[in-house]
Amino acid sequence: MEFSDYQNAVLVVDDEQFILDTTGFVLERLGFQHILTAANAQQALASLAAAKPPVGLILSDLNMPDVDGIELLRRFDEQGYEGDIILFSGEDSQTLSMAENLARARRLSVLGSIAKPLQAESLSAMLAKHTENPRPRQGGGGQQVTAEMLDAAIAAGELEPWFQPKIDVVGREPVGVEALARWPNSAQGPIFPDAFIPVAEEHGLIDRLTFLLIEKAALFERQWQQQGVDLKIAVNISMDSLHDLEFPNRLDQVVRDAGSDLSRMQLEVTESRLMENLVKPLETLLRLRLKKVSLSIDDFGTGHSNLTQLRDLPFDELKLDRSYVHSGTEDSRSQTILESSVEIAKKLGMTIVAEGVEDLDDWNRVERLGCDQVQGYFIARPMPGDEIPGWIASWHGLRERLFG
Ligand code: G
Ligand code: G
Ligand code: MN
Repeated sequence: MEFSDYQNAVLVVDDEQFILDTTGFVLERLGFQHILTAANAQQALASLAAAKPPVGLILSDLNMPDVDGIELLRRFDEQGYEGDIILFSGEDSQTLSMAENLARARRLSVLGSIAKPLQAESLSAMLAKHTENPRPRQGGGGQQVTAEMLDAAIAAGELEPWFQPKIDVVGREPVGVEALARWPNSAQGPIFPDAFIPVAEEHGLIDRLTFLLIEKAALFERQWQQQGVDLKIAVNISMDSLHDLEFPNRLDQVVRDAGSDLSRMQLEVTESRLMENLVKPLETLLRLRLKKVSLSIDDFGTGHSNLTQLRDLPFDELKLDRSYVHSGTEDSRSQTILESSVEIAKKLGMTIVAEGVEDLDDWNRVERLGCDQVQGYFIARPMPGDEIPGWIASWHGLRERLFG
């Protein structure tokens, strides 16, 4: 197998020396050159932090005496680990798949789990996914965004919305796009939002960032409209912005000044933050609703919103998190929760969007489930705004190839 330096460095975590030795031996035979081992959580975190080249793959036992594997996964995440993970354990398959789901909800990239004792064949099958997926999640090149850099970039208008199409499942026609923030030409090369949205939220820059993107997105909306392309634009909104009761009026103004209209806009708020103190955000959300802005719960399934919240919050769309959509989640408990959520949301009159549809299998699964719209690499990756009309023009041809 061919690996880049990044993919080539692997960390094996297990409290049994015998497992470390045999796994190391198998990995060496498979072509890995930088093999680190750790006998406990503390060693694992230390060697992860110090590793050069940085570790691109972790194989970790779930059950260790000091810190259990679940907590270790959380520590990997907190330490900013962005590579792939394979779990191995003597636990039953339900425990393993719950651990996998938990890790995915944290946005860790879990390739899967393998039962012990480790077999070379099952490991190399799983490693095929590691080679397929060479991109470190974000900023794996060690991009560090400071508040000063970001402040300057916002002032200079260097951030841009890219757009990912959303397709109506029944008619198989594009109905909208999601705007995703990009910083394409920073001094360090392209930077993705995972590296700068948290910085913006922490340093009070998020409103300026959001309004810059909304303004640019609304300008595209008008431009597409003039070219006969009719698409609603969904924008991601930080919960922080909803604490500002003036947000709806400002939004209205910015969108109008760009020559578009609020009824062309959808706002997405991530589910994991809907549990916070809701009085002010709820007022803001209701005002937006009165202005006919459509509101979506984003990343549904990663937070813990409950049925009462679904009833009481003025959302009209639910976006299923990609960890539930793209294969992987075959276990029956997730499947049951997924089916029930969709059913309840539909009964409440909400539109259901499946995110992260990567292949025809995913499409078929979410179609059977009753999702209304689909977004994902199977249809298109996010692209700059001036590529959208051309992509729309090519859609019917592409559709033939995708669906046969
Ligand atoms: O392509 P992707 O890497 O674009 O986006 C990663 C994450 O960043 C997603 O969770 C997405 O919701 C978030 N994100 C992307 N653009 C924006 C934005 O403009 N504002 C906020 N608040 N979040 C964004
Ligand atoms: O806002 P939200 O957290 O839903 O952001 C969507 C994220 O999902 C963005 O980072 C976007 O680039 C990413 N994305 C979109 N389609 C796919 C897909 O098919 N597969 C994967 N893995 N990610 C996707
Ligand atoms: Mn989103």
